[in-house]
Amino acid sequence: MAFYKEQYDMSAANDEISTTVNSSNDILNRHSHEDSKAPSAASGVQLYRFGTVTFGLVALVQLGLITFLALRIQASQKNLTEVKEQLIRAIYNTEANYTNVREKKDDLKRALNDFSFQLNSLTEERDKLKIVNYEMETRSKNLTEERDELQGKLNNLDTEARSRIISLERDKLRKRLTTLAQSGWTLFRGSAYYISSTTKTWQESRIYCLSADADLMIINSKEEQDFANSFQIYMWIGLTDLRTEGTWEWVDGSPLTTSYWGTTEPNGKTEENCGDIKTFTTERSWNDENCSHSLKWICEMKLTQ
Ligand code: MMA
Ligand code: CA
Repeated sequence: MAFYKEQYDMSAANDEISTTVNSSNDILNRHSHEDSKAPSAASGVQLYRFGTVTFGLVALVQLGLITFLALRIQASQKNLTEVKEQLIRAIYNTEANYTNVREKKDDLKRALNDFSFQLNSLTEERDKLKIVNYEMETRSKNLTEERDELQGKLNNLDTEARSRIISLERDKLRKRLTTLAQSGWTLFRGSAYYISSTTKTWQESRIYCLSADADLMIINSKEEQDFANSFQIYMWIGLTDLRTEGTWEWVDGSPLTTSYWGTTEPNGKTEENCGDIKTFTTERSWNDENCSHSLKWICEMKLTQ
């Protein structure tokens, strides 16, 4: 548009120039016409001078106009070149922007696709987890019920077991009472003692005591020693070195605290591995004897502990 305007301005300026030239020619023509009407030397010279000056002036004006127009054209061209460059840059930028926008659009499309895919996966996963959760809840409920049922059964069993234990203990006590009610049993300081009327080997004597929920007598104090001697009976007690030759111990596995061996006893070495009360008239009444000897015996049933 600006370009066309410049063109229009240029043609207008050309018209202006030609108009000016034409009018100058008219003046010249008019003067030469007048000269032909009144020919004289002075006026001819004047006319010539006037013509020359006028022509010079017109030429100067034309030159000025041409220079002015040339400058305007140059300026316009420069302007146009700048505008063209600006337009090229704008087009280039627009294209770059468009490419950029298109790439961004593609990126967004891809991102949206990915997002949709992920959303689908997550939805599926959520649905699966919902099912799993439901199953777990059901299972948990069942297990809780099962646990409560088992706990109830265990409580019942516990009650049953306790009552069974109590029954067993009751039966044991009844049996003990029945034993103690028999003749031959004597109470002394928390224990019951039985002196046999028949004789047996050390081992058979022990079996008898065990079957009565007792064992051969264990002597832990001077009082017990005196009590044992007071019966004045040659009898087996719960003393032996059968487990380790030379190491005397009680039938419950405890070692001797105080011993009451008779003088020169024990003397039987490997031949005599079971203990008895023999020299009961003295405090030191113990003797080691061959276990196969047949002797009376004394059992002890501990009633405390
Ligand atoms: C018996 C027997 C021994 C004891 C002596 C004591 C002859 O053997 O009872 O064990 O040591 O008597 O004289
Ligand atoms: Ca002996």
